[in-house]
Amino acid sequence: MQFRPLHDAFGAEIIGVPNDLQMDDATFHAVEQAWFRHSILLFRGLRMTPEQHVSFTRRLGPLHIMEPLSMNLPGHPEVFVVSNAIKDGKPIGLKRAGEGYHTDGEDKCIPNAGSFLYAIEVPPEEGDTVFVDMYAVHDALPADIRRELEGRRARFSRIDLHHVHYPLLPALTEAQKLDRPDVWHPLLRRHPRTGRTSLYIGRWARDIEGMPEQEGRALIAELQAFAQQPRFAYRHQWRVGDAIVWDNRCTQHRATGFNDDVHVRTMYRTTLEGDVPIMASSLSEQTV
Ligand SMILES: O=C(O)CCC(=O)C(=O)O
Ligand SMILES: [Fe+2]
Repeated sequence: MQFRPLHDAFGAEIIGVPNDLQMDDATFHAVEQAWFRHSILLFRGLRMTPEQHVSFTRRLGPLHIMEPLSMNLPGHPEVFVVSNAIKDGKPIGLKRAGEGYHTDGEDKCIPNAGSFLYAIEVPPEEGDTVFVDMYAVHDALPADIRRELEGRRARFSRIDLHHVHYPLLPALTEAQKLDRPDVWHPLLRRHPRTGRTSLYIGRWARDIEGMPEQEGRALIAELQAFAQQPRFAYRHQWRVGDAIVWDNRCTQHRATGFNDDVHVRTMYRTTLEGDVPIMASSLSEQTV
């Protein structure tokens, strides 16, 4: 097994694993350790069935089933489809998913630990995915800002921002609003497996605890602008057969656009359940 760095600070292509990702425990353990070390892992030239995609992901942790089920692969509720394709007059997946920096499930009490996206059909150009190394963002934050964030949480709100991020989808129903209440997460998050601290923020972040609304929103915008500097990012140009597993606890990502009137892009995603985000503090850092 070999690794080719995708970026100076994070991300690696993993070379030399079977292209259906079925492997023995020792090999799997090495892949998992590499995932924690690099935060995102790229596999190329895969030929996985949905069953193989699911069974590999399940070795990383319990699977999460995405709602609404209509966006999942028929017969495979564990496989969420991101696509602009129409079949028999119906969309086969969610169109324009994730076009703004985020981490999957950040607007839930228990955000998703990781996601594993597999390219089934890609446009001849564009439709890239950009990943951001949020450990590096944290480490590079000016000391006064880091101090300001210490011990604080942000409010993440699907209710406030759904129409902003998903203008093509219907408004949330009252039942959906009850199902997706606002949540508060620490801005400085300690990774449960690596012990490292990242800046935990994304597009559903709305306010900062203990700060006047305007000040909190300005700081969120400032943090996102800081995180979005090209030096922290890896932009992936997809080929069919590529798959990337990313760690939502220490990276952000966003889909970029493409000419979706003309071209088709279909991606299959498995999603891991997660853990309640742990607040990093100077004290907990010392006890790692
Ligand atoms: O389609 C993509 O490039 C990514 C979409 C996304 O945010 C996701 O699948 O979590
Ligand atoms: Fe996403």
